[in-house]
Amino acid sequence: MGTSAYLALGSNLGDRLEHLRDAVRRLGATDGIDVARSSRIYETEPVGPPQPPYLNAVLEVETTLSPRELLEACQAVEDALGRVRAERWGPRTIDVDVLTYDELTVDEPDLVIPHPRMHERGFVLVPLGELDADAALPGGRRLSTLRISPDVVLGVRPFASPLPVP
Ligand code: X6L
Ligand code: MG
Ligand code: MG
Repeated sequence: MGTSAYLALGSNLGDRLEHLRDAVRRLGATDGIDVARSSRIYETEPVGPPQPPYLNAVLEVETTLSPRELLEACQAVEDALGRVRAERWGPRTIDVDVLTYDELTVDEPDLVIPHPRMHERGFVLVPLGELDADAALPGGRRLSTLRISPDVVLGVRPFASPLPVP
């Protein structure tokens, strides 16, 4: 068996739902990645600069890729879906982030796993908790032991059923 990794998907430009579906199709079509499960889809208030609301979901993938190869595959999907990097933290057709990679820790300038801010973001924690209530978090912590303050999950609302996989 390969590695189980969690990926976060987000879209807040154009046909958001179609962008999430397209990302799942493209990830699943990538050699070395099988999409195993999707969380439900949530509509979420933007965090950071003012911008349109997001659709967010989390995927579990089984992969034989290294962490860096998985990151590159996520970036290839972002490029294929026409992501344009205009402003930092600005709106995007698709964002694909590597949250965790088994129990592994990676700490490199351009690749930090577990994702260093995942435990602060309701738009990640809520869908991730559906798939794995005990998911790994930064600093060796686990989701099941996190005390989530109400304001973190404000603005995270169920929107649609899980994305079809594969
Ligand atoms: C102060 C300054 C406080 C910056 C927060 C938070 C910046 C989150 C960037 C921040 C700050 C981010 C999504 C999003 C973004 C998403 C929702 C980011 C990157 N991505 N909001 N904002 N969903 N709901 O996927 O996460 S920009
Ligand atoms: Mg990203
Ligand atoms: Mg992100």
